[in-house]
Amino acid sequence: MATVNIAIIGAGVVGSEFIFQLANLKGYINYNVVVLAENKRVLRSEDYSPLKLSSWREDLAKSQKPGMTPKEIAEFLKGSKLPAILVDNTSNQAIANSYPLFIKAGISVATPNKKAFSSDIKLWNDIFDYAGKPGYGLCYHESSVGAGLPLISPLKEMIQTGDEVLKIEGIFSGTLSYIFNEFSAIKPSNVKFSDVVKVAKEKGYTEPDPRDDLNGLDVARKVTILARISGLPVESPAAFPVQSLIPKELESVSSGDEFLQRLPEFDDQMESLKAEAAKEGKVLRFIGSVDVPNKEASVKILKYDASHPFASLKGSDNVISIKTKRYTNPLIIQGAGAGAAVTAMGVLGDVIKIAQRV
Ligand code: NHO
Repeated sequence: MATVNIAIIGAGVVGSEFIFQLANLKGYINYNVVVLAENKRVLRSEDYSPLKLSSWREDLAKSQKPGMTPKEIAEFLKGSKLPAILVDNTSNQAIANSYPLFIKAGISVATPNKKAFSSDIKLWNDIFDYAGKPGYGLCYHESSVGAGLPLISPLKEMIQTGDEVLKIEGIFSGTLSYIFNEFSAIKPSNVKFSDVVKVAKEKGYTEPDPRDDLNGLDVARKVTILARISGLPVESPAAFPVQSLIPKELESVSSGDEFLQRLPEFDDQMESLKAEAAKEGKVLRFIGSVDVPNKEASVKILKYDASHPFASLKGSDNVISIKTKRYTNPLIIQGAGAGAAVTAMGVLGDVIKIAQRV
């Protein structure tokens, strides 16, 4: 049976679900986890025999071994003759910065971490100028946009086989999908923007400080990734217009709680936008878009007819419309775009694809 060695960094919400799914995986490849690193603690199998995944939590809690640097992990993986995969389930920038080190050492990377693909374009080039070339590792990041939805792999295949992307637009944030689906539904309602944000926070859909969702940066990072795949070399998420939903006056309030308390003072702004849209029979949605021929990217509130696929979205689903030379009627991909199960599924799917190729 073919065997690949795996190093997992990060065992939080997505990471622990990833380990659960991996432990239950059936197939013809042995996925041999030899490193499991959490903040400042690590489990390492010195003889490259598989770590016991059924008791990883207890074993990690008992571990006296301090954390390993990316360089130490790469050297350790190189110490075995078997092909190796680094699974980064953190949102850590320093680990993202180290992907070129792994890839140049012939180690593949699978990750939902957006940082490497949406920071400075130099890092993107330092990864994809090498990944997949003979002697170098592969790099898969399906869950960095739209969680486990089949988006990045099919998009790359379309482009590799000669298709050209014209426009991508979509609702890329589970949190903002929920907020706008509730606030601006096809059936008119009097619900206030601040109340919807509050409920989203109570349901655990937002970051601890909702401003981290409302500032648009998460969507801008996803747009950056899709733009780059589509052939638009966007410098960074700060290189195109991003509409923030945080009222100017509340940008600098000290806590998320104070922000939520004061948000009702600004409900009128969103209310008038919603009323204007409703007069035209439309709803508001928070949209990321990439226009390749015009070399433009943006993140902003747009209005859509009630009959448009974006208008009838449910819950925290994502929807992505891809118009290409072949798909003149856009290809629509829709479904759960947030949550541990679907995000971990995307990462594990990447691991399986890598294992089949190395
Ligand atoms: P956690 O729960 O904070 O876990 C991260 C773990 O990494 C922690 O346990 C931390 O101790 C560990 N860690 C950090 N630095 C480390 C280091 N240097 N060495 C070792 N361990 C270290 O975060 P999540 O939620 O599990 O997320 C993990 C990654 O998946 C992040 O890059 C995140 O952006 C990405 N991701 C998560 C989700 C999700 O649902 N939680 C999604 C996509 C990607 O589909 C999701 C989504 O987009 C939700 C989004 N909010 C939306 O659309 O509204």
